[in-house]
Amino acid sequence: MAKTEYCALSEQTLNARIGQIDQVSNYLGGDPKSWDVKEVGDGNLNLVFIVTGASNALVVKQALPYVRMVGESWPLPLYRATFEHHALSRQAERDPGSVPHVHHFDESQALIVMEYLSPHVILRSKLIRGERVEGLGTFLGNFCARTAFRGSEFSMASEAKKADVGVFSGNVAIPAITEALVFTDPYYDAEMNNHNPVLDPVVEKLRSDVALKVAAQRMLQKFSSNTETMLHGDLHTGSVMCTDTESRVIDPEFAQYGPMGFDVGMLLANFLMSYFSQPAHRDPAELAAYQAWLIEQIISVIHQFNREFTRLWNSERTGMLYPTALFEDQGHSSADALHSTLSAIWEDALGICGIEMHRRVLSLAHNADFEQIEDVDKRGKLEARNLMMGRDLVLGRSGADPEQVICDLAARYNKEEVV
Ligand code: SR1
Ligand code: MG
Repeated sequence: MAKTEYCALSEQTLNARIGQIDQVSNYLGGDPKSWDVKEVGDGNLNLVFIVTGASNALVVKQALPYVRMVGESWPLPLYRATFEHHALSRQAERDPGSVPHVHHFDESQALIVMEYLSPHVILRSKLIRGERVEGLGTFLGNFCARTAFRGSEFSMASEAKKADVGVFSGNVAIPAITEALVFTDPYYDAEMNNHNPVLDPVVEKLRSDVALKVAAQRMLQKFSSNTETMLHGDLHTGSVMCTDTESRVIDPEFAQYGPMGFDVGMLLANFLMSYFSQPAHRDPAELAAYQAWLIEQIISVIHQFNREFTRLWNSERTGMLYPTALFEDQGHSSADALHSTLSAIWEDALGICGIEMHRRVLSLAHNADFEQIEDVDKRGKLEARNLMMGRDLVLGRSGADPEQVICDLAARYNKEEVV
């Protein structure tokens, strides 16, 4: 596509405009006029088209100059597509095969043409339907560990990492959304918030909890000033696409540098929200087994993160941090250093996990896991369990064993009548 002024695509205009990109046109095959184009974007921000030609299909994702779920009253810079493109290329290097292949990027049109994942579907919808995905926890544990480690100064040369932090520092609008919606809005009566009225007493409890608000702000301070690694930034179950046996991570448009525990913490929160919502989605006969499978995935993410991070620590620790010159080369073990690094990551992860469990119920952009439950009383009971567990995670994050604290709290709150 020639460099022209930005213009949002539509199902009617896409063929002619994308048809000008030889590489894309050749891949799709046939006359562009005959391509089938469907706009399928159901996310909060962008246009997403599936384009099917004579030979192949592709996804065309285009940023809109505003937040799609709210409208033009909330402008959002198009440059976010550039950061998404940067993130996709870095993730492809750091965890090969984990993200869709990019066929073409057009900065002026804020447009990424990428691999059409088929027959993959959004993980969240599979979890609501009670479907299982083979190897899910292992894949996600690897993704989080590899992107965390290989995007940090455990692995990267200091100059390269700092230069990349500089690149991503241009992405100011997107982090601002997370700073407000995730870390701050749940804890006061923010303008864009909404919650189920059944939750009023729980919300009152959370907002009166000064220790909780201090902890959330402490996590925000880390999120906004700690540049440990390049994050996906929005790793929920809507950012993972799966078949029954294969998974991929999509949509890193919230990528920024931040604490290593952020992605894995957000991901675990979304598994927990699926877990707590299941009584409304499953027959009683299937419920316990399916909830047990979700807990298995959580444990598998934690175990695989630790295993893979440890493997990388022992084999790829080539950056400035904890160099082998200080440890192994002098005949000293770095096992204690690894252990304290992992403890710090899990402390952050548990804090983020709890905060994400709050924001998806109290602020803008709720999760379908709960939103699809029509009976507000039933939904409220399940959301309340999730909110209270989130609080316990935030307040109990320091020194906790992630597997134990998550399993114990999930089992306890799953039976508790909070409201
Ligand atoms: C205004 S954007 C709302 C949410 O959608 C995205 O998926 C992120 O999770 C963001 O917080
Ligand atoms: Mg998204």
